[in-house]
Amino acid sequence: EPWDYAPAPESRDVAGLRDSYRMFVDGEFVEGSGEPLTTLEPATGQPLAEVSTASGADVDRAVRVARRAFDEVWSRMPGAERAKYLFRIARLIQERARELAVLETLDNGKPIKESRDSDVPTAAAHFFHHAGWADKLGYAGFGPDPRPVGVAGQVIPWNFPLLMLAWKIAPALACGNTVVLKPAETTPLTALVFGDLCRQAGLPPGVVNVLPGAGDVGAALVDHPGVDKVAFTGSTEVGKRIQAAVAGTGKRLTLELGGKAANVVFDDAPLDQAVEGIVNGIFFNQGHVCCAGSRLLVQESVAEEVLAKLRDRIRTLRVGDPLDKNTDVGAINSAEQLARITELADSGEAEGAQRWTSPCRLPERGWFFAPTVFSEVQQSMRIAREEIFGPVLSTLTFRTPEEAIGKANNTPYGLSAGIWTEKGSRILWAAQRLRAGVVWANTFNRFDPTAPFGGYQESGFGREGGRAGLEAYLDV
Ligand code: TXE
Repeated sequence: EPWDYAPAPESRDVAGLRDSYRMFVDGEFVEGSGEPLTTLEPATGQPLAEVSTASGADVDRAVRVARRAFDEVWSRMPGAERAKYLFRIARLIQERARELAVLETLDNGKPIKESRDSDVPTAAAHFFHHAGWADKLGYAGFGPDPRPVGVAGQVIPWNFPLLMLAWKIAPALACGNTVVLKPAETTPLTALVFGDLCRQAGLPPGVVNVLPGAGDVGAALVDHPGVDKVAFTGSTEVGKRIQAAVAGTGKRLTLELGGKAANVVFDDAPLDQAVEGIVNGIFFNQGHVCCAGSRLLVQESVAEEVLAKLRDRIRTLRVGDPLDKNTDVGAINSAEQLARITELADSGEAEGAQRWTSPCRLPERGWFFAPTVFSEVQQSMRIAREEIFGPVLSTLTFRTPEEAIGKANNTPYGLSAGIWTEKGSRILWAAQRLRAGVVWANTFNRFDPTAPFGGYQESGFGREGGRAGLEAYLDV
C-alpha cells in the first residue's frame, strides 16, 4: 500500500528554508532580471522556494565582476593567502553541515543519510584538499610558475548539487581563477547558501558568483567572450553542444558527461560483498550517478545465485521519505526524470528483457521509482546501451574474462567500471583492459579528492580531483 509522506515541519527550519532566494553576484544577493523559477520538493512535488534567475545582462555583469576580482585581487594574492580562504570555506561547510544536508535532501530528494554522510563531508574534503594545493603549485610539476587561466564559467547538474559545486570551485580558486557558476534549475538552493558561506568566509567580492537559471543561462555563460575556461558536468547531448559552441574560441574546456558503467562479477568473487557493491553501485542516489554501475556483468556459473541474493537484498531497501534517517532510496529529482526512467524501463520489457521490481511501498505523492532489476538483457537493447540515470539495473552474463571485457567496453561511454574477484592478478589484468577513467576493484562509488575522476570517449575529457584536476585551471 502506498503511504502519504509529510515532511517534519522542523526540517524547514534546520535547512533555513526561505520563501525566496536571490542570485549571488559580487559578494551580494541581488534580484536577477530573468523569469523567476520555482524549485520543487521531489518527495512531494510541492513548491519549495522561488528563485530569481539571471538574464543575459546578468551573465555579462557577473563575468565582468569575476574578471575584475581576478585581475585586481585573486590572481595576485599569494597562494598561502588563498589557501586560508579555502580552509575557511571547508570548515564552514562542516559547521553548517546539518543545514546543507537537510536543504540538499529537500531540494534534490536524496536520502538524508547520503547528503549527511557523503555529499556534504566530501564537499568539505574537496576544499580541504585544494586548500593544501594553493601554496604548492610551483612544486606540482607544472613548472615553477604556473598561472591561473582566468574566469571560469562552470555549469553543473542536479544529482550532486553541492558536491559538483565543490569539485568545480575548489580547484578553480586554489589555482587563482575566479568563478561564475550556474547550478541546475531543479537544485539551486545549496549553491546559493554556498554564496552566503563565501561571504561568511570573507572571500573577496566577485571571486565566486552563482547565477541560477535554465539551460539558456548556461549557454549564455559558455558563449560569453569574457570566460576563459568552461567546465561542464551534465548530459552527453548538452556536452556536445557546448563543445561545438566553444570550438574555435580558444577557451579551455573540460566535460564530465554520462556513463553506462559495467560492474563485472567473476565467479570467484566474494558474492555477498559483491551484492553490496552492486546495490551501492546502482541504488546510491536513486541511480542519479554518472558513474553508476548500471550494467551488471555476471559470470554465467554464478548468475542465478547472484541474482537471487540481489533480490533478497533489494527487498530490504527502504524507499521513501528522504528525510527519514533509515531511508535507503529517496525521490527521483523531477517529473521529467521520472518519465525518462519509466520510458526506458518500459522499453526493456518491450524488447524482451525479464523485469523484476522490488515489492516496496511507495509514497502516494512525489516522484518515486521502485528499485528494478532486468535480467536476460541483450547488448542491443536500449536498457543496455542508454544511460537510464535511475534505480534500474540491467544484467548481462559472460562466460570468459575476455568476453566480460568485450561486453564491458561495448559502449560509447567510458567513465567508470567495477570488478569483483578474489584474484589480484585478474584485477590488474581487467583494469588495464577496461576503457574507463575510473576502475573500482571489490568496491564501488568510492570518491576521494586525491583521485582524479573523469572519462573517456562520450563520457567527456579532463579530470577533477588530485594533481591531474589542477591542470584544467592552470596555464603552464
Ligand atoms: O541534463 P542537462 P538534464 C544525464 C542523465 C539525464 C540526462 C538529462 O542521463 O537523464 O542527462 O538530464 C545545463 N548550455 N545527466 O536534462 O540538460 C542545465 O541547466 C549550457 C548525466 O538535467 O545536461 C544544467 O545546469 N548549459 C549527468 C546542466 O546543464 C546547459 C548529470 C545539466 O543539464 C545547456 C545530469 C546549454 N545549452 C544529467 N542546456 C552526469 N554526467 O552526471 C542545459 N544546460
